[in-house]
Amino acid sequence: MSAASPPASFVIVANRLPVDRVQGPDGEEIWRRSPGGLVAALEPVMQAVDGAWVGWAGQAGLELAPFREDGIRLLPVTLSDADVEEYYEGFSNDTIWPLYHDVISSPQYHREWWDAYVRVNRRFAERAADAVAQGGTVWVHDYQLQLVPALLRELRPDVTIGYFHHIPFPAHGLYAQLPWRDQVLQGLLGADVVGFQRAQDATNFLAAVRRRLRLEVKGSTVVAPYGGPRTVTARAFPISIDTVPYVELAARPDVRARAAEIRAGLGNPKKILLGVDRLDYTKGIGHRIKAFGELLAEGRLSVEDVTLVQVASPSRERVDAYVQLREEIELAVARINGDHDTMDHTAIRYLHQGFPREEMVALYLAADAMLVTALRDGMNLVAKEYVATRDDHRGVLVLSEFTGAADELRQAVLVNPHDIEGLKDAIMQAVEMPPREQTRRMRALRRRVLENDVNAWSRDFLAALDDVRSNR
Ligand code: GDG
Repeated sequence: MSAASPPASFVIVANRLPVDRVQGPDGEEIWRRSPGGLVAALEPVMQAVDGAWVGWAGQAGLELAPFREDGIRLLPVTLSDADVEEYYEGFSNDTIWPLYHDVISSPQYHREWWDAYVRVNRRFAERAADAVAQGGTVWVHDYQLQLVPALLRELRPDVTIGYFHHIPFPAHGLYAQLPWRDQVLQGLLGADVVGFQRAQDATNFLAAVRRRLRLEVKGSTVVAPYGGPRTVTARAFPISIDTVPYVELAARPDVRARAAEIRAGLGNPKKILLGVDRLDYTKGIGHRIKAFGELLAEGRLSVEDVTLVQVASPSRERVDAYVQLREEIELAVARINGDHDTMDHTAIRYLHQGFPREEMVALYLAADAMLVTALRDGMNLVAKEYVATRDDHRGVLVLSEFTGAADELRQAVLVNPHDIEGLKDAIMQAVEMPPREQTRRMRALRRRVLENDVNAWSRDFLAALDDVRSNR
């Protein structure tokens, strides 16, 4: 922290800073706040206590002094080209990501990647240690930074540390593959509170701690010897969305008009099905497309009546598994469209693009059914966004059992996406669902999402950290 900045009583540590570097109106480079719910939830907290946020600005080699944006102090961590390749694309996205998503794609284990992960985690921990006030609170986010809690505790034993894990934590049988499995558990146990999306993730973590480190687990707590003995709590804090902008956009006349325009542009099909995902192998996009293609081939659906819109936003394009996934999906889409399109109607409108939030909400409003068929997903916010926009209480959410969201959104049409026949039946159920049943289900889903928004989530997590501090 620069000499001019006072220490911060509250510090967030995340791989990315909550800002993106974009072109301003006159072609100059400016910072724009990232649209994510995490920033929205934490902004009031950050502003109230003059908090600081440690993270990477998203460009390799960029060295930046601390700066301030929208009342939040930003403390940039520099990553070199090699750091991005080995710590971020390598260990984070090609080792941990596939391993923690049940090895849907094969995790790559490379010792140089691990070394980079340790090196970069230490850099983040040092930056946080430098910024936080005596007795302050640090909240670390996600799988890129699992070693930060313990590294930070070594440097700053006075600080209360929380960690939230946004992705699944796998069963021990899979976790045990990781050559550095004990070190990662020890890293996480540096926190006072380790938060997960689902109860099952916390259970998996605690089972790994018990089996690998031979520590005694009692309920949701474990006594850790590192920097202790200290009690570490591990439990579920299911994340949610900032519902306000979704509800507001869904009510805007221009957004509603745009939804009608989208429908007309697709040739006014009776039903629009929608998928919105980062183009990632965890999202089950291929399974969804396969099921839809078979329904067309069998004549259970026709392109005159039903169109599938698939937004697949570009993601991790330098990681091999993602390059291969893109080829597979695009081949499947082209085949189905080639077989079934007419001059006026398309089977799948595939968009490998990112869109502004207004357009996403217009799509949610246009969609008669939202297909979330992830093979494994920490939570899946798209499911919650769709529900938040449906103030007409219409529309059907088809939701994979393997998402964190399925633990909460029980009135969705729940599916096992590996079961293609079951998935086809679920799509048919959504297409044919009577309006009254749609309303009954959607009302219950909306109540759940609107009452448990991202503010409730951050409040819960911070309250758990406060408990730790007051019991010190
Ligand atoms: C990770 C975990 C967990 C997507 N395309 C566009 C766009 N998006 C937005 C969606 C949504 C977000 O990106 C994706 O969030 P998800 O939760 O669906 O999935 P991940 O990116 O994998 O997120 C996940 C989450 O962290 C939070 O803890 O739920 O399980 O994997 O908000 O709307 N937004 C815009 N244009 C796009 O083209 N504007």
